[in-house]
Order: sequence, then C-alpha cells, then structure tokens
Amino acid sequence: MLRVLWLFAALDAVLLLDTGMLFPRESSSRELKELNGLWAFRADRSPNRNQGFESAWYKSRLAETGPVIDMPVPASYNDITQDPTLRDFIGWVWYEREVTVPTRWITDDGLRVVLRVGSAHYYSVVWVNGVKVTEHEGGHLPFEAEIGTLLRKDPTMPCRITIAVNNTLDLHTLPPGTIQYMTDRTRYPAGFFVQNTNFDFFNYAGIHRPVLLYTTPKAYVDDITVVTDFLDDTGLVRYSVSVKGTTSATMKVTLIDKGGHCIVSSNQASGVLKVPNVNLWWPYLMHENPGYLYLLEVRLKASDASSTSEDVYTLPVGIRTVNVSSTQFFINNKPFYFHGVNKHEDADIRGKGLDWPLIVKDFNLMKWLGANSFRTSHYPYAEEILQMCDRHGIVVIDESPGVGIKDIRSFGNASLTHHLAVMDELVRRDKNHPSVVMWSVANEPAAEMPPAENYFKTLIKHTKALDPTRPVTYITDSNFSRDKGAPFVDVICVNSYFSWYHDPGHVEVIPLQLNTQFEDWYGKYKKPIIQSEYGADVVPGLHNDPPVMFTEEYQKVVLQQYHGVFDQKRKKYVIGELIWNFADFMTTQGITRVVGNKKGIFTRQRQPKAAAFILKERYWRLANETGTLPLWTKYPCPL
Ligand code: BDP
Repeated sequence: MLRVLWLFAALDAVLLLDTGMLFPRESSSRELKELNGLWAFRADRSPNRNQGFESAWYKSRLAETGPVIDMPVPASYNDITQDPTLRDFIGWVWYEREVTVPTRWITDDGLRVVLRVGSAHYYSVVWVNGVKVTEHEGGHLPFEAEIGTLLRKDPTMPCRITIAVNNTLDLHTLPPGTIQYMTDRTRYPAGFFVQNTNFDFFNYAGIHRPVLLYTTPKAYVDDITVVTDFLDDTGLVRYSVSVKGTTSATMKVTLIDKGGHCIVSSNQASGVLKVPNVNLWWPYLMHENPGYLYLLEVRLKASDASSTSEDVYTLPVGIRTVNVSSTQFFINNKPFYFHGVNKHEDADIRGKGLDWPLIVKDFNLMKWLGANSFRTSHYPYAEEILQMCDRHGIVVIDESPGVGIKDIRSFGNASLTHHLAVMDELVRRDKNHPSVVMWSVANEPAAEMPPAENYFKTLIKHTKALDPTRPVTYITDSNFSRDKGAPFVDVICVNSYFSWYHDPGHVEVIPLQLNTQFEDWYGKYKKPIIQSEYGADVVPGLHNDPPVMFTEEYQKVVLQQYHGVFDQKRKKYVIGELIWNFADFMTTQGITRVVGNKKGIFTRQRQPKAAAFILKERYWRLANETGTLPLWTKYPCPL
C-alpha cells in the first residue's frame, strides 16, 4: 500500500508546460509523413543578418528571394559545402520545403495535423504558407505546431514550410556564449565578429533531427506519464493520461507483454496497473534478458453530436526502480556500477544530424566494448537514441545543455528562468524512458562563483519536483573545496584530467591525485561518486614507448593508472567510471586541438585505438564480476 501511495505522490509532480510531447508514432488513428531529405537553404549574409525578416523571405518561395542551395535534413549545415564562411556562419539561415499533404487530411476537419521538428539549433521560427506557426528556443529538444486549421483556410495552396534557424549564443542561452565585435580597423575588416563559447565541441547548427507531419483526431491523447515499481514478483505501473480536445471521453488502457498478451487493463485515465510475474527492465550485462519492454496501449473514444472518433497511442514501458544510498546506486534494488562512456552527437559531414547507420554502429561498438551506460554529454540526445537504450538496456545519464556556464552574468534570473524551462522540456520528453536513471543539469559550471549556490539549489530542487523518482546531479570539475552546488546533488560526478591538463607527462601522479580527489569528495559529502570524465588525447597511429602525450601508449597507461584506483574505491563508494570520450569529435579551432578533440577511444570514423582494447577487457571483466552476461556471450567478450 505504501508503495502505491508513493507512486501516486511521484506522479503528482506536474510539469509546468501545458502540453505533452509524446514521440510521434503511427497507429490506427495516427498517420505520419516524414519530411526528411532535401530542403532549399539560404544563409542570411546581410551585415545585421536580418534581411530575411526585413524582406519577409517566408512570404514567397525561398528561391524567389535569392540563390538557394540543396540542404539535407536532418544534418548540420556546417560541413556540407566547401565554403568556410558557411561552416563558420553565425546568424539566421533559412530552410524551406513544399509538401503535398494527402487531401483527406484537409477535407476531414476532425483531424489535427501537427508539424514537428525533432530539434534545430539554436533558435527557430516556423511559418506555413507565410503564416508564423511557432517559434522555439533551444537546440536539442523537439517543438511542434498544429497546422491543420491553417491548411484548411485555403485548400488550394500547397503546404510551404519555412524554418529560420539562428545559432547565435548569448549570455542567457544554453549553452551560453558571447558575440565579440572586433573594432580595430587596422586588424579586422568592418563588421568582423566572433562567437565565443566555453565548451569544447563545434557549435554545429541547422535542423538536426527529423521534421515530420502527423495526424491525430481532434480528441487526442496529449501526454502519458508512467512511474514504475515492484513488490516481490508483482510489477506496479502507475500511469496518468492527459487528454485534449474533449471533455467527455472513454478510455481503455492496456498493458501488453512482449508476446502480445494483454496483461491487465483499466478504464480510468489514471491508476495503478498490477503486473503479475513481472519481467523487470534490466540493464545490459546485468541480466540475461536486458531491456524488457511492455507496451501501454491507450485507446481514447470521444463522441460529439455527429460523430465518434478513436485515438490510439502505444507507449513502451520498462518496469524498474532506481535508488541511491550514500555509497551505492541501485537498479531494481541491486547495486549498479556504471562502466560506460561519454558521447557526443558528432560525425563527419552530417555534424550533429541524426544518422541511423551511425546510431546503430555506436550501439554495436558500445556492446562490443562491454559498456552498460553513457552520459548524454553535453545536451539531450535524439529520442531515437534513448529508444535504442530502452530496448538494449543501456543506462543513461540524461544531461541538459547547461555546458560552459562560466560567466557570472549567466547565473542571473534570465538564465535561471531559461534553464528551468529547459529542464521542464527535457523531463517532459524523457520521463518515460526506463534507460534514463539520472538527470544531469549542467557540466562543469563555474560552481565556485557566489551566485552558483542559489542557482543550483533552485535548479536541482525544481528538477526533483518535476521528477521525484530519479536522482539529480551536475557534473563538476575536480575543484572540490569551492564547489557551491555539490550539497544539493544526489550523486557526485567528477571530471578530472590528471597527467593531462595538470602535470602533463607525469602518469605516475595519477594514483595519488585520484585517491585524494575521491577521499576529499566522499569525506565532505558522503555521497556516491561517479568518475564522469577522464582520458587523454591521441592522434591515432602515433606511437612512442616509453609513452609520450598524444600517443596510443600514453592513453593506455593513463587509463590503466585510473583503473587501479577505481578498483579500490568501487568497493567503497565509487559507483561508476565513464571514459572521455567514446569517439573523437569536432571542436572549434584552437591551439590545443588538432582537427578536433582526440580523446576518443574510437576515431571519429569509429575505428578502435589501442586503449579501446584495454577498456573492452576491463568492462567485460567488470560485467563478469558484477552482472549477468547475456545468453549470447561468453567471457571475456563476444566476437
Ligand atoms: C572536460 C569537458 C569536456 C572536454 C574535456 C576535454 O567537460 O567537454 O571536451 O574536458 O578537455 O572538462 O577534453
């Protein structure tokens, strides 16, 4: 009974946003039309980057406003052409695509037609046939607009979608940045400016995730929230369905197992479903059958005087719990040790554009490596990636784009308000993923600054109120004694680069310094610790023995030095280790980066460096010690 009450309490946490953001899925009541492919594209190169708005480029076909080029969607635009000014472009770019919408979508005014953008970096304004339908701030989360009403106003018009996207970062965006104008005319031409940022990845821009149209009936399932628990072998699924477009509807909610059998159903919009002989959702390498998902099918029937409609939405549900003690992290009440990676959404040519071959390759590499988890450093990843995590049992620390908050002006009210809104959007999108076990609100903020205390106290409290079922953290650098936010987190996540940014070349200091780091943090806060980043750059193919920085040998020995300490501390309070980084990735140009950050254990093209084999051996050993290998594997590791 107590469990059930707790589940109710957990679900009462209300998102401040007034609509849901369910992943678009086809069903017997919903159709979907992907708009991926080639769009017309034009960068606004006018000095104030505002010509597109002044001349209303959205009012006519983009090609009529000036020269356009082909631009693939989804993709970053930066690496698509040979033009360095487009690679480094700052300001508004314009995308346009004309779509033919099925006639019945227009004639049937019982349908909603929704235009959805998976993500566009950074600020977007969207028009349909010259009429503004929405705008959105933030680069890594979806947004949508109902456009059926507009299309029906003039059914003879085609559906011309124009999206203007601006990648400019300022003190109040997430991540923050500043624009610096260079006014010394002896050194810079008129109008010269640069975008400064405090993060270590290329500020790729454009429409990064799929754009699509989908339909729902007028009375529709707007959102579903699921919180799970179990008692002995009975699973508990507390759900709540929010409905829009009707006040009188009937509902049937059914939980279906993997074999397609209906396990339990209800006629209520919210309640607790009891699942006998539950199959829990387990992480990869913790159970023989990881990533078990049920389906929660919601059928909504609504009638008015003239007609009856049905909306059907099906949500995958994994039944699992997450808890934290002062020394351990538990999934389904069993200790869980994170042996995983930090990633980036990053690849040749497509930049941060969603790319299925890359996604599947990365999952195959993570499984090959024996990784059971990753952190979405340093922003929310595509929902398609989280769905893969749910299915494969890969555990996720889900991070907001709060990276590079280093300027004291970025701790003010405007920044905090936006950061809170981003957390609302992130939790709204990702709350139902069993793979997501923790929220990370930021990476390496200047947490020693006085305003950081109130900023993080508010941010973490807010995130916990949004989702009382998951721990919350932010990622800190090893600057422990001055960190003002650490008292509020549930898990301490520390990044450190001993023998790299400090004491370069001296790998022998790693054990002592790492030991001190762990003892300091644990001694002060008595909270479990994840080594959330560690690593070293390697130019692939560069060798030297004895090891020298930037060689494959050096990266190997750095890892080995860290691992010795992890092995001592994981018996006490260290609950995980995440290598920086899974793969090499692009950064802005600078004297410490040789065509990007080279701390990957795989190259950007996903070929292993020597250290990948060290990590693979270790992760499979850890899995063998702490978990249960899947049926298809044999230690030390699968081929
Ligand atoms: C860490 C940052 C990460 C960087 C890494 C590095 O969190 O974004 O890429 O350093 O310098 O501090 O490689």
